[in-house]
Amino acid sequence: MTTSGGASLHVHGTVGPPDAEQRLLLLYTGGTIGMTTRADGALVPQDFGRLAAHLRDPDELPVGVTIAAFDDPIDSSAIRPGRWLDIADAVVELAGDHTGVVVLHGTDTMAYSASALAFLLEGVDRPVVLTGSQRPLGERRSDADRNLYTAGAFAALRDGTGAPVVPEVTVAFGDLLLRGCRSRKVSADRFSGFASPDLPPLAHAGVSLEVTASLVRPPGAGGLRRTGGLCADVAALKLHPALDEHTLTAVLTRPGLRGVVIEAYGAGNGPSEPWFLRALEAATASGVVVLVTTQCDSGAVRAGQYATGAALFETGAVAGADLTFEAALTKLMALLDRHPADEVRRLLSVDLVGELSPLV
Ligand code: ASN
Repeated sequence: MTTSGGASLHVHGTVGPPDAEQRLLLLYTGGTIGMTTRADGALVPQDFGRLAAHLRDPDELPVGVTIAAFDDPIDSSAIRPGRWLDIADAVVELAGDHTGVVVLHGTDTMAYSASALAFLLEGVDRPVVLTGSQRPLGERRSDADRNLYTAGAFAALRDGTGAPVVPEVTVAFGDLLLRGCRSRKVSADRFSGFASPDLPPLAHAGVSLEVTASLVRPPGAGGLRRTGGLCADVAALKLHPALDEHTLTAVLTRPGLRGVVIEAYGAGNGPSEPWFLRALEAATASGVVVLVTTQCDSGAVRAGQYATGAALFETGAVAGADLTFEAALTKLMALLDRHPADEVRRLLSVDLVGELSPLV
């Protein structure tokens, strides 16, 4: 198939018992999980045909699995917003009567993709589980096999009534299942490479799968679909003590800019020098949506906890509460595609898909 964005992907067939009660969709997008080592020692993505040789005997599977793969698997550090639309379209078009979906993805930007999918997909009525690995499938001491089968187990998990237990966009990594739009890559080399610092894991995978049902969102209604696109006219800026007016202004006055994420200090603090506040005020006045997140690993941005923060929010910037940077950027992109600036500012503080906690 060709997605609306022009990416081509193929369904490689179905494996597992033909009379299986449940069928999962496995969508391969690239990432280390499917990589092979080049002559110079660097890892490069390989096509699904070659990756398939490393899959455990598919006849052992308890469920049927339909395998689909992009024809150009990528290192996820090369992903662009258009590929998020391609993945969302592929999930919607191919999910059909599959009871769950597993997306194989590189770890570098998996938290961005999981967040983007959470905002792009509506009516999520079954598990959409992203996973990847730190070492390629088939390599000695790889985490790939375990992550793949853990993701599959969560995608296939049903309760006594046959309903999916975790009908959300999630990330399965190591022994954790995390809400996708709360997840972050926290280690470049540990097998426990992902966390959701402001929300406990939705589930743990040990000898058995232990789901914290009270954290899981109810299934969406109306059928799985994609709503809207993503506005790519966005920028991000991390505050640091050497930031100067020239750099700040260059970012905020970029032609066509519609939104910017400012990674501020602590609870949403920044310098109170007039050039800084003036530049932010001018950006808001020109229609740019300014969203403030924190550089801290966890905790929330609260407008007005400190005088330094209060001045920043008087410029019209929006406090991002405990949004991760990945969720902040993709939420901003999704909202800007659908709404005018004032409505975007309002909706940024509204919990849409479980991405923010209410401030207490
Ligand atoms: N660079 C790889 C990727 O994100 C890293 C990985 O998957 N472990 O595609």
